[in-house]
Amino acid sequence: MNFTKWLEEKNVDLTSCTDTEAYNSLLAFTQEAAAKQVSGEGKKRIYYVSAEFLIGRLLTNNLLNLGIYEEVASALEAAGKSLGALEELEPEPSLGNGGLGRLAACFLDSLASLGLNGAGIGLNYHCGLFHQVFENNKQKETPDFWIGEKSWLKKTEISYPISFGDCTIWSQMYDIDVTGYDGRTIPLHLFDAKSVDETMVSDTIAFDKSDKLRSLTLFLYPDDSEEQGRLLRIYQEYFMVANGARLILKESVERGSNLHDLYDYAAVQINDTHPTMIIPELIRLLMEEGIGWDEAVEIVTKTCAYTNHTILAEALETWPYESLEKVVPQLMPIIDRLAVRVRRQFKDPQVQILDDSDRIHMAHIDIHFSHSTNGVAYLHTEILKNSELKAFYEIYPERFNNKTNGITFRRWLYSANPELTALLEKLIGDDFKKDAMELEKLAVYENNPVILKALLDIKDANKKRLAAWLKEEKGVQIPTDSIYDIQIKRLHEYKRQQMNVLYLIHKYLEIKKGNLPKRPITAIFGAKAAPAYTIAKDIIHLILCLQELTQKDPLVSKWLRVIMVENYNVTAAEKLIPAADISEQISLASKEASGTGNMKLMLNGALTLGTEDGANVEIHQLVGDENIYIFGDDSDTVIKRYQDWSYRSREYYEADQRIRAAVDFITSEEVLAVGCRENLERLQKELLNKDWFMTFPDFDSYVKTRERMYDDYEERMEWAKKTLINISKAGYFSSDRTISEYNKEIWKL
Ligand code: 26V
Repeated sequence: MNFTKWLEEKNVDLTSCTDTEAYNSLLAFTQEAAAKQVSGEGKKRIYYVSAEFLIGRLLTNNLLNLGIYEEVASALEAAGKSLGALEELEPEPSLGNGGLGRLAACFLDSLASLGLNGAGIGLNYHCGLFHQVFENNKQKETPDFWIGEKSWLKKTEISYPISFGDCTIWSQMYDIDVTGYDGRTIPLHLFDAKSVDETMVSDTIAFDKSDKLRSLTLFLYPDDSEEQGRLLRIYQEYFMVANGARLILKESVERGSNLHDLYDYAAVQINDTHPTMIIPELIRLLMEEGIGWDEAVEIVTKTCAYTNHTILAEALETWPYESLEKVVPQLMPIIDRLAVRVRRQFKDPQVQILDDSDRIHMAHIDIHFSHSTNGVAYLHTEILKNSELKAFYEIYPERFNNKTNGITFRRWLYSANPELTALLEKLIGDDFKKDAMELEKLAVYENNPVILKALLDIKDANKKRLAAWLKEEKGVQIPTDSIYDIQIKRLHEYKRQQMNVLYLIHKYLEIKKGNLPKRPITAIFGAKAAPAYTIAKDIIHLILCLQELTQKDPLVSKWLRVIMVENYNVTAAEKLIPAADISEQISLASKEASGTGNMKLMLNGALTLGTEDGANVEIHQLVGDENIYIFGDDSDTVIKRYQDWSYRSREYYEADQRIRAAVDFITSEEVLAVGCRENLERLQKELLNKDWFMTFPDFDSYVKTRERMYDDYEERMEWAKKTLINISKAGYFSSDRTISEYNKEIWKL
């Protein structure tokens, strides 16, 4: 049924509707259409369990996937409405933080599109991560109430009583239909607490964390700098997996499993360590069904697989034994037995589940009691095998494997960049929509001036569109004739936004001295900092101070703009990525597991300025030295420098005049006039006395490479050729490829 007919049947006259009423009708129509599609079928189902699903707005994506975009757009137009305006009414579901959550969303899209029998399992956070606002050049967090009266959530019949040490919380399962290409849909199951109470939250992200019944599913990553917050996270994690485990067992039995053969009916992918408790919970539930200990452990090991997304020690979860005991006493006999089993088999303290300080290492449970551990890019997996998880690799070499991340082209190309998509269709047909490797066919145009010019024109149009959106939505103005140099990702010291800022200060000082660039530069940031991550917030403060300085200075503002986009999210990414000229991927080598923004930007014709880290390594290999700008120390050098504790940031500060000038500037009169001494001094001290993520050693090569890039930008046809080659080589990074590999090598549906 088409939209016009549907409206007739429902007696809706669009011409007399407000935009909100029209949006609500369109939402209902699209939801019906999505539900009518075919779901994945077959004996075995893959359950992707994740604390985050950063799915982004769904309307455009669903209309495109359902093949009804054009029809809906013209029906609306005939009634004097604009689809574009309705699209802007959709609140973005705030169910994730960064790459990990967005990856989960891309994977659902690919599972659906490939017609695989899959489902996502997660939590329904009412206030999401947080909404970021800037006040006095600082980040302020406010709750992000994204669930309006009408939303994509569908209430289901499923509800379970979940027991904790001190209470029982009833769940309510909601589903969001995730549409894929070609008539396919899969469910994202989001569990909520029936007793959740949004009125506990006012205009800040503070709330009474001890009242679990009412607060359990309010926020993603409640502040864990205090005990109550840490406990609440454990409540959330168990709530997610206890519900998930019940659903998985119920559905598997319905598909014919006798539970002894669960692994023939269900594959469970554990996305990072947050869902780890699904392992002891499944064992516990199988034992309740009369299955013996050894067999239960074996069944669960064969059913579950684990993905590692980081080697940062502080991000690898460990929980105090007594905290788990308090929250989930029913799991402790299982965890104890698993720990004993490991201790009996292996003497090495590095592989134990329980350490000497009575902390439980969640990743260790995953590795011992699942059949697969994977990293998310070639280099990351090598580091896991050869250093971070070496002791485990020696025990289970056959369990370790790599699955280089991917992104869904349906959102990040067709939907975000329709002009580029149209050009590609014209040049190479639309087979690339089924097989992304077909993009390689574009390479025959690498010396065709007409096509190269067309690519440049598309970039210009996207830059204008971004500038208009920034003005309209965020109230900032950027010049469209400048180079758009973009760093968009969570704020973390290892990602080194601070190194980017040091360069910008250096550039600011050069411009003040009269050394003008060939063309104006617009440096754009988008990033949220974890609310309790002090230094990350100090870095945001410095960026915002610089934004104000560059804007106010009549000389500098002509040549350099620094812009930080408020509340960076998927919606903003969709505007920023097609408009980027330069993609900043400047993490300290060895620290960024993969990155997926790097892939999105490459696909949209931005050139990478990056270290040999994460998936940058694979981008480099694919496009060759000529078409990427690599700088800085490699991971071996970095790992060695950490091992021998030889790094002293002050030595670099003293030896390099540019570093000295940039670091000193942080607490200069100019910056202090717009900023706050406490934050700026703290950041400066951190760099001078620690610089844990080694920005100074890479600074010289970063500056030189960035300058070389700006010079090369002036050779417009050569630049366009490089962008064409990047686009043509991006096919490898389709999440359809990644998901096919997961299926072939891990899930075997
Ligand atoms: C999380 C946190 C949360 C609290 C503050 C410190 C901290 C540090 C790191 C993390 C990362 C958690 C895991 C994660 O999001 N990893 C990302 O996963 C992406 C998808 O695989 C990958 O592309 C990114 O490189 C990786 O950082």
